[in-house]
Amino acid sequence: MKLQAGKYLIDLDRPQVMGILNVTPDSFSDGGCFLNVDDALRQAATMIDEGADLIDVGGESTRPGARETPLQEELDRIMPVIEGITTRFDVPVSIDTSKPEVMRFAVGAGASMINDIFALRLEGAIDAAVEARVAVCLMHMKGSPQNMQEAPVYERLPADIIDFLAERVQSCLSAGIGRDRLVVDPGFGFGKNDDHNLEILAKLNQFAELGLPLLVGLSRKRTLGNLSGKTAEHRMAAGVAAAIIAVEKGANIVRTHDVAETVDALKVLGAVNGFG
Ligand code: 9MG
Repeated sequence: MKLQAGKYLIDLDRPQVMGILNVTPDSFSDGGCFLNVDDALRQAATMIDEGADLIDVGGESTRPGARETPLQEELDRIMPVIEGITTRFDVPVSIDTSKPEVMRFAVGAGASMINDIFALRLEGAIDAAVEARVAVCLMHMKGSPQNMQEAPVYERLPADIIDFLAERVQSCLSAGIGRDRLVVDPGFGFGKNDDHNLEILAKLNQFAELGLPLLVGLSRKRTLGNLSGKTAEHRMAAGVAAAIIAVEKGANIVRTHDVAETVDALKVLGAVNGFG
């Protein structure tokens, strides 16, 4: 399977590692670490050296309870970083945003993918994605970051999430976004408790019925903390284990803070399973 992301045609026969670069003061794991542009570009360079296939740049925290970031503040955070990465490195950049204006500016600065936790449901977002002609990751979330962890309930897992994603895919196709540009994501931790997250991970192979590349993000998330008893910065081993389980069950792109360790683990899996 291949993904058209701007000028990049990404071969998904080998699982891809997406390095997380949060340019925010308040993200749950790395908030405040890369607010300075030079620090952010150094972190991008490190992740690329470690083997990241994509870099996901975010200027608004999406952790549970996070406050919304005003448009100009988000732009001020992400634009110099995206421009810096796309001019210095040959790597696809993804913009983690739900705001259509941010999508437009980021793509203008060279971003090749839109990663939207609202799956293009905010007003104007689908139009921005159609015009941008880049790849789009449609993620499932119940509610919004402000209220998503208030006792989420599902009738059937993972069918409720697959149905939601199928509807969002259909909306994108109808609007004119090519199937070769779409990626789906169950949205671990976004309106899901630990039992939900584990059930989705156990049944991840069912997402194959959507016939699209699958992105997963479990890195350092709360469920891994509850399982391991570790704080966010010590959840690396748990995150790598979860990433490997996800890839074994069909995930094509793994979003992670811990690029080097995830790349090593995937090399071992690849040697056994026969991908490069
Ligand atoms: C921005 N962000 C935080 N967690 C994420 C996840 O699991 N998937 C995607 N696509 N984006 C995420």
